[in-house]
Amino acid sequence: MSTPPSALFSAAAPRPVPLPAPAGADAERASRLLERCRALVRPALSDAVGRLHPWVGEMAAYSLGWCEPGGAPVTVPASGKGLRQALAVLGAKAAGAPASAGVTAAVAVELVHTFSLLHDDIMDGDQTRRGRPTAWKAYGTGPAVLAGDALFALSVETLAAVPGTDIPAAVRQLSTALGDLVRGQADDLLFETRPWTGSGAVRPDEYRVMAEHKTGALLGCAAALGAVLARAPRGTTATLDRAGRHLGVAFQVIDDLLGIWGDPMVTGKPVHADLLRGKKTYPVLAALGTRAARPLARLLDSPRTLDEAGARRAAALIEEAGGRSAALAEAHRHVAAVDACLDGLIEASRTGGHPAPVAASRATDDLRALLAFLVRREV
Ligand code: GRG
Repeated sequence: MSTPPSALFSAAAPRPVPLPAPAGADAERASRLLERCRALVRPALSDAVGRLHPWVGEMAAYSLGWCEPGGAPVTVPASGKGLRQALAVLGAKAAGAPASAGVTAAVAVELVHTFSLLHDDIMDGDQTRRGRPTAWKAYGTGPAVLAGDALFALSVETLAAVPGTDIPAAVRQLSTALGDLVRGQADDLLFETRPWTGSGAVRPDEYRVMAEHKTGALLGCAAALGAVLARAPRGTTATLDRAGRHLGVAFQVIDDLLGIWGDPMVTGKPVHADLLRGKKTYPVLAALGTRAARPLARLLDSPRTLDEAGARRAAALIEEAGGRSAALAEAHRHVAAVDACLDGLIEASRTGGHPAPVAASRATDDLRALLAFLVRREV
């Protein structure tokens, strides 16, 4: 370790660098929001990571995009978007919870997110994330597993250590999300072993359940956790959780789209990795459900393993069969459901008087800007 951990984890570490975002007023607002939330949460996140064993802490800092292997601070930005931490801050605000509850929730969910990516990369054998070697490539599989375990434990510890909050309810909220995350990951892995066509093929409704669990559960937890900590009414926290879960399905579908048609230079992920691995992504499932999908089905069902040229051909056939537009429509359906949840929150604040309607509507407007960004995102 060439840099002392305290320098890396200090609250005075350089502020996160803004990430690229699509053009447009909403996108700009969302980009600023994400940046502001990352800056708000960073000191508490750095403090938490600074409590880890130094070697494990360095791997955690690497996974969070703060340092290079060996511990030197990054020269090129490598952090994630910080979507979950922003949801935690804004969800708490929308429920009238104090900012401190939002920050604690944000730290807890960001640690779990980082942990889940780290272990996911090991399970999938992925060699790059955010344009650089995954933690297991940089440090070895055993150490990376340990770093993931440490992040998980740190998340629970963070949540369980806040006096004056509803810790049991918050831990329940987090553990429900963790159980769902495991369920979603299990289904996703098992889907890879199922055929593309025929009676064993994965149905779009099975995909939705998987995506709600794998991606939506943590987004729902993020949106609700600060409000739960601050003892917001059950109806409010349940609505926030539902909004996050719908957002998760939309987010996963967009992620699938980016995996096929995104620019690998921007996404930081290898091109066509999902197709090459036989991942059951929404655009493919939707395309296979159409009459125009015969050539696609023949290609995917062929006993020959798909190579890069085959994956390019598959991408073209998926688009021809309408898989790309069906996936966008599916994402938009879930975004509309999120919108309806946010409308419900505003209505409840008007009729119940808590939180103050102005505060609730400012926070929900911010959440809507994030939504708009997510459906048009490129990373
Ligand atoms: C929680 C006990 C427990 C186990 C975890 C490994 C695992 C089980 C689940 C995997 C969950 C997973 C990796 C889901 C993918 C979600 C997803 C689309 C991640 C990408 O999120 P972004 O784009 O990432 O927000 P950035 O890079 O911006 O942080």
